[in-house]
Amino acid sequence: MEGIRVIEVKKRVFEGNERRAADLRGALRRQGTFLLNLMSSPGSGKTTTIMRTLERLDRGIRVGVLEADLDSDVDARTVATLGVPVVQLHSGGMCHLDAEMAGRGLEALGMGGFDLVILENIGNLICTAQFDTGASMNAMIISVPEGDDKPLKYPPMFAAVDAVVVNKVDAAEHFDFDLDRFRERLATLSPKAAVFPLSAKTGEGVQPWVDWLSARVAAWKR
Ligand SMILES: Nc1nc2c(ncn2[C@@H]2O[C@H](COP(=O)(O)OP(=O)(O)O)[C@@H](O)[C@H]2O)c(=O)[nH]1
Ligand SMILES: [Mg+2]
Ligand SMILES: [Zn+2]
Repeated sequence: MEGIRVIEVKKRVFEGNERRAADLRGALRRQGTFLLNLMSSPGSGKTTTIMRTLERLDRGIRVGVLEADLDSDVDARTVATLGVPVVQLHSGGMCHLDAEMAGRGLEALGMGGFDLVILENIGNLICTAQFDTGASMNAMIISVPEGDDKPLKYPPMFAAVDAVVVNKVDAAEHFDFDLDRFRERLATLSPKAAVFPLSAKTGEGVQPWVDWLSARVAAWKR
């Protein structure tokens, strides 16, 4: 198409975000705040898992929560019942968060006072994985009813995570989620990703996840 100017807008957007994300991660590292970016499809159990996690975290860990949503504040209200500082981010219809949005949430929460900030990202398995939020670690939740084939369908998401929570194991008898098959599929995309089968409903399996997360938070300060 001679004479036509083509501007790579998408690339520019990603590059700008990656720079901001690196800056934010550096600032968080200096102040000793571990930012956990938690992703999943809608309804996999992000809010419920955050609640169980907050209940079991050592009281010495100063924790805050950023809740992202298109518009509501339902999840922030739920988390606030535990007395944990929480900020609701409204993405205004945007289907993912980026580093600028995460940074603004952290400012609103009060940068500096936290060992751990958990960011509940927007329920979406596609573009959330493409935008670095500046987090110290990416984790996702896949729930048993969604099926063990999701790594085949959403490879960028599974390639972007250090940990996968397999939630709703209490419902395993009703679905044919094969954990071994899931692990094999995940391993082709994220060989080092840790897997935590658990039920945020019953609390089964939550402690190993909390222990692992706590160790990562402690290591971030070294
Ligand atoms: N059976 C079962 N239901 C769960 C579990 N965790 C969450 N749920 C339910 O799944 C629905 C969505 O959970 P929620 O935490 O709001 O998911 P989010 O949209 O990812 O934040 C709610 O009805 C929860 O009660 C679980 O471990 N087992
Ligand atoms: Mg939620
Ligand atoms: Zn998006």
